[in-house]
Amino acid sequence: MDEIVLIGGGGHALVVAEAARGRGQSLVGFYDDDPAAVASSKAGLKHLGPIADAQLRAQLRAQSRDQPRGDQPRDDRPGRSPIPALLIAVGDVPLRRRLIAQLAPGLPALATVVSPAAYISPTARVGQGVFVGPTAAIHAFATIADHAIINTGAIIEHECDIGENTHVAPGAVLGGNVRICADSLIGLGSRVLPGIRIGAGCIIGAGAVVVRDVPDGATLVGVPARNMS
Ligand code: JB3
Repeated sequence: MDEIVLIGGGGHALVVAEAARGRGQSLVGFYDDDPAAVASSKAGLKHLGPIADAQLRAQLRAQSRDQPRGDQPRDDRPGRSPIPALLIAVGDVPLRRRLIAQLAPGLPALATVVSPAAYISPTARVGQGVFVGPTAAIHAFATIADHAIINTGAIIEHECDIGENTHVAPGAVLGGNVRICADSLIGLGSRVLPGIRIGAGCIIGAGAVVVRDVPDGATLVGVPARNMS
C-alpha cells in the first residue's frame, strides 16, 4: 500500500488523516507553510516543509517514473512505492485548484483516502486524489472525478457525476443523476434535486435547495435556491 503525504495541515487534514489511519494507510507527514499547523500539534504528523518543497518532491516522483533504473532512493519492501503518493488536504476549492496547478508535475502520483465508515457502491467509480469522509454514501454508477471531496455524511445518489476538484460538503444530498462540473462547492447540508446540472466554479450555500440547473460561476443560496451572482 502507498505511503501518503498530505498537502496542507489544517482541520481538513485532521479528518483525512484519521480516515487514512482507519484504513491502515501509512502517513509520512504533511507540507504546509505553517509548521505549527494542527496536523502536527493534534494528529502528531511530521511537518515536512513548506508547500513549495512538496512541488520539488512531486517533480522527483515524476522523474522517478521516467527513470526506471532507480536513480531515486527506493523502499523495496513488498507493496511499497518508492516515493509517497500525494493528497491535497485543504478544503478551500480555489486554494486546492492553485495547489493542483503548482504540483502539476507530480500529480499522477496521487493518493485517494476513503474512510472505512463510508459506503461506495461496487459500480461507482472514484478517481485519484479524492477524499471520501465517514458515513458518506456513493451509490450505483456514480462517478467521482480526481481531487473531489465527498465530505462527512454526504449522499451522492445513483448515476451522479461529480467534477474534478468539486467539494460536496458535510451532509449535502444529491438526488439521482445530478451532474456537477469542476471546482464547485456544494455547501453544508444543501440539497440538489434529481437530474439537476450545476456548472463549473459554482457555490451552493449551506442549506440551499437547488431546484433548477445552475450556470457556470453562479452563487446560489436559500430555499428554493436563488442566484446571487
Ligand atoms: O467544514 C468542515 C468539515 N471542514 C472544513 C474544511 C472542508 O475546510 C474546515 O472546517 C475548514 O474550513 C477547511 O479546512 P482546512 O482547509 O484544513 O482549513 P484550515 O484549518 O484553515 O487549514 C488550511 C491550511 O492551509 C493551513 O494550515 C494554512 O497554513 C494553509 N493555507 C491556507 N491558505 C495555505 C493558504 N497554504 C498556502 N500555500 N497558500 C494559501 O493561500
